[in-house]
Amino acid sequence: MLTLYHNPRSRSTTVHFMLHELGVPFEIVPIDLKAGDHKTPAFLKINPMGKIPVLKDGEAIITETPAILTYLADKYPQAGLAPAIGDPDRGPYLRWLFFYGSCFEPACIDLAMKRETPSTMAGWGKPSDVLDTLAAALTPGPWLLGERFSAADVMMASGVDYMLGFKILPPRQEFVDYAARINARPARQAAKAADAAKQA
Ligand SMILES: N[C@@H](CCC(=O)N[C@@H](CS)C(=O)NCC(=O)O)C(=O)O
Repeated sequence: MLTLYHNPRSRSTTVHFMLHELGVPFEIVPIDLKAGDHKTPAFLKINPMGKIPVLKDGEAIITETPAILTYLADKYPQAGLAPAIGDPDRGPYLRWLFFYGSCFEPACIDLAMKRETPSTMAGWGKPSDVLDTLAAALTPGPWLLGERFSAADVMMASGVDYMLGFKILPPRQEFVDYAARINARPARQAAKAADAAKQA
């Protein structure tokens, strides 16, 4: 059984959405961030970073949202969310999954904190380059791999939607349309409905 340590106001929503895309059984351990559930000795044994999401699969513990999505997409190939090794789309697919954590998130933090990015030192470069690169990758779209929807979109579009919501990302048409496309997916709506039902 898969176990997701989850809070509906956190990055674990991306993994929750992915699990709904896959349609596989899983259980949730709710994490109350305000109460500090993620800083208890028991939780720190699972993830010494004191952060969620965490996915447990038997004895295996996986952290870092892009890694969790990569793991799940490979574990359930029948869902078709990961181009197989040897498929020409595999490289671009991994590129965008890694781009999320290596470039997109750090660039968004620079934007949120209104700080300069030292472009030659920082691996993610200037936010304007990151955003132009992403916008170009979404053109013509609809997904990062063109017509093929993948776990890279579960990751990137969830992040784009989140950053737009906090007005950290400028509302460029490519990003607004991408977020609208991901929000139209039944699995995204099902994950949100499941969270709302638990909170009610
Ligand atoms: N690099 C991690 C980031 C995880 C992360 O920062 N999670 C936040 C919630 S969105 C968290 O647990 N924050 C609590 C804390 O740091 O105290 C990932 O991609 O999964």
